[in-house]
Amino acid sequence: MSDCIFCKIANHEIPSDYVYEDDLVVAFKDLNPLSPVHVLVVPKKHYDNITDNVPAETLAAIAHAIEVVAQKTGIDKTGFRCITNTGDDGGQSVHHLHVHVLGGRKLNPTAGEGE
Ligand code: DGP
Repeated sequence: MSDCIFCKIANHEIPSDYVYEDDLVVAFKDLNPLSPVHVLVVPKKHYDNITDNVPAETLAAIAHAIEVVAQKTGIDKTGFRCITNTGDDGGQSVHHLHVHVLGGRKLNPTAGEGE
């Protein structure tokens, strides 16, 4: 999508603080981090959200990227949270599928993203 900010970051049209990249996904630091580690894992191809017929290969690439991001940032040892906000009630503000990877501090077990 030409006007999608995450498409532009994924294609390197707009630079970002990248943590990981492969053929299918990129991972970069969130602009407004809610925890010491807050990375977004984003497929390079545009999908509106997790319900948008995402191919299994891309879902596997997202899972792999989460694993690599956790290892690179050290939160694989302490634990972390993955969240994908979906739609308006889910609090999705950027309508290009992304998974928040949050960690680096104790997160509230009963709260949502970053709380
Ligand atoms: P969500 O509300 O789940 O759609 O999360 C969108 C996240 O994207 C939010 O935490 C802020 C982040 N974000 C928005 N624009 C940019 C940007 O241009 N660069 C980066 N690195 N993050 C962004």
